[in-house]
Amino acid sequence: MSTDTPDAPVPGAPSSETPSYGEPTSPRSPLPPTPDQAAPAPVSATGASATAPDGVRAQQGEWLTTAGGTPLAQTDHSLRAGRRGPVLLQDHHLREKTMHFDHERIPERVVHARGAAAHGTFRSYGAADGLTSAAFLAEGVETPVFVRFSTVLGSRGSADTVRDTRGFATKFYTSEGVFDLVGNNIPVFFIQDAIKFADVIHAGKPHPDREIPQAQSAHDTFWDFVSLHTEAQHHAIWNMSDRGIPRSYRTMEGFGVHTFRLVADDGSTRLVKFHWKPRAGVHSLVWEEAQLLAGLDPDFHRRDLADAIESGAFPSWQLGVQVMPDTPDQTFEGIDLLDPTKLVPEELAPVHLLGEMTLERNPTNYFAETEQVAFHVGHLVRGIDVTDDPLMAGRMFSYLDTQLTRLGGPNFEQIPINRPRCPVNDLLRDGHHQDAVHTGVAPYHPNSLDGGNPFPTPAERAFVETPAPVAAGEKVRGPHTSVDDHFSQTRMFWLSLTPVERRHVVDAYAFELGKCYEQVVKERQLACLARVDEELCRAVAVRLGLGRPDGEVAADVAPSPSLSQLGLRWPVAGRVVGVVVDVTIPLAPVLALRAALQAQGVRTLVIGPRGGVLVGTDGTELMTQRSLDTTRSVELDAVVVGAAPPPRPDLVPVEGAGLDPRLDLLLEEAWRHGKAIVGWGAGAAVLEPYDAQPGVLVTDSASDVAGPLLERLEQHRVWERLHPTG
Ligand code: HDE
Repeated sequence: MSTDTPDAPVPGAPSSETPSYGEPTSPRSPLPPTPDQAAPAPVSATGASATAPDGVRAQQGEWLTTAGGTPLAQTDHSLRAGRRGPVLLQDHHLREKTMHFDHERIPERVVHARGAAAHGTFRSYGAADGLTSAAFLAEGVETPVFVRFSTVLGSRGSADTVRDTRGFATKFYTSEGVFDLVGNNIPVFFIQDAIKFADVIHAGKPHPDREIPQAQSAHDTFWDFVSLHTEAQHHAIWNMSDRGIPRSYRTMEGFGVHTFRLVADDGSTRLVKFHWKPRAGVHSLVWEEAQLLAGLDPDFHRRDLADAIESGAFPSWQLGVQVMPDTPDQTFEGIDLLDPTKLVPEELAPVHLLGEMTLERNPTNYFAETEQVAFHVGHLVRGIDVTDDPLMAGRMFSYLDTQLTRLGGPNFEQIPINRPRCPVNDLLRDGHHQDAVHTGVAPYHPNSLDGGNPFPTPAERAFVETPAPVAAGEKVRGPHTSVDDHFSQTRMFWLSLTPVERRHVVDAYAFELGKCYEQVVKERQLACLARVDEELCRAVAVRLGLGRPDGEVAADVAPSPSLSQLGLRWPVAGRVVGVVVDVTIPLAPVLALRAALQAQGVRTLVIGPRGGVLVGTDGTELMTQRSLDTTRSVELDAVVVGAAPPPRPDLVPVEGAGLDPRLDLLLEEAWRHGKAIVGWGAGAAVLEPYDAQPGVLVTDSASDVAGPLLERLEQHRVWERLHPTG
């Protein structure tokens, strides 16, 4: 289709008044960057803009130029001596274009290489009074944020839905400087001391000889390490649970993991753990779905985040803290708060909500923003300080260090996505990629030649390290935790899960250990499971065809029900429903169904036997977003069937016989993955084999579909089908 007439209506396509469905179904004109997409103007030492006002580069002017701005008449042919003669070295445009292309790639992050991000706003409730002096947590303050979600182990091109921990890193551009909350979707970590980070990551990364498997923990080196280094067992069981395969970045909790110290205006301090609570609830995929998606749509989470934002279903989270007293021993209810392998159950310290974050804008350019964003746990603001957790201390060093290599020099804070949105007045100068044009002659302190500027900020407005007492004693290389207990919270997590969640954990261990080659590794991990729970160990041992080792489980461990993901109902905005239709039915009711779902923020994908526009028996035109060739149920949260398209002749042995196998597969997988399936009219007949199954519903007409469908979607999955006994 011609892009010269991008605004020409496409039959059946949503009109310009209709909200977007997040699917690029019709051609559209290239959008110029809107004012809010402009990168913040670089800030010079004086706080003034240091370069040209147009922070966003390229595709803004009409005429092609070199990087130096010289207009070019041609970019398709090299300069040659004669039409078939040699290419000339004087062709600067060729050399500049090739040189730049040759250097387009930068080193990927050593961990968290695969990610997706979005812009948003954090709105403070003002509930932090008396807890912290941080200005962005005062009542009603709105702070721009940029959030990057990631997997940990895989490289930049790996699949989104692998079993792994997810990164959840938030950059708050506050009026008092940048605050980065660089967390994960799992509240504990594999190690207690930063010196073990290289070990755990080397164990999880692909084997060094063949460089396989990619983005997986289902291999010998990982389980070799975690079964020997048993403080990793707690984090590992979270990975084996549904938390390791989130449905969406939008449906993940986030955790700061370490204990932080909040400092109030009066100097009083509290120890806290940060939490992000998703408004959409905590939901996961089932493992087979995650595996299929890794092949069918490796960008599933990235696409989901961008589509949800584009369709107006803005993801949002509440930020909260668990507040504990800042006691000299830094423990709470017997839990060592400096031990990042332990969590504090919410039943003991409820989460006190401080504000809400909404992500409402996709990045304009992946590389400029998502790839070049540089988080750092040392980006702290007044009122928020670190503790002596040695894992955190290692991170304070590591994040600056890694950006030097990754972003090519010390001035990465000047890259637009990293720039503070407040005056910057440092004494840092020069270096690779220096963007600021500093004024003044005295970049040192104290000075008289620049009138003494910049002056130290008065303490009440500055970030001042808390004068917390430090443990005295001898220099020592040894464990820092007060208790060496690796299994009681691992057991607590297991005991807190519902039967269906436990079954998933057993399935995950059986898969992961089953993928190991070394018998000794499997046996050693089984010995660890024997210390977590007898039933868990037995179930996994049976699946591996091994005996169950003896082991003593920790006594008196109480479950923490808040660790389970199930049991509540959640908003459905951003959920995706596929509706199978064809040209043998009236399509006006399908439009009405789509509008009813859209009103709740649910995205509808119309699935036809083929792509393009369908014209129903009532003359209504409907644009398909998918065809039976391009979709599988794994990209959907529920399936609606309104028609029984005749099978494609080349896919069935006898012409016209039975269901189209692609539709058959769609239904069968949706059923197996616990999704709601609703049919009406000819679609109801298609569902006869699933008659009376939980979560399979048949209605008289399309207008009756939305109600029961939405009710099921609120519970995420048809749990009684996934685990018939409980
Ligand atoms: Fe990180 N981590 N980490 N990490 N981490 C990085 O920094 C590191 C840890 C986390 O989207 C790297 O810029 C060490 C815990 C996230 O850009 C690197 C240790 C938690 C991200 C690094 C840890 C995290 C990173 C790689 C042990 C959860 C992605 C690229 C002492 C609380 C941020 C980069 C993004 C990234 C080091 C442990 C979360 C190498 C040494 C614990 C979400 O600096």
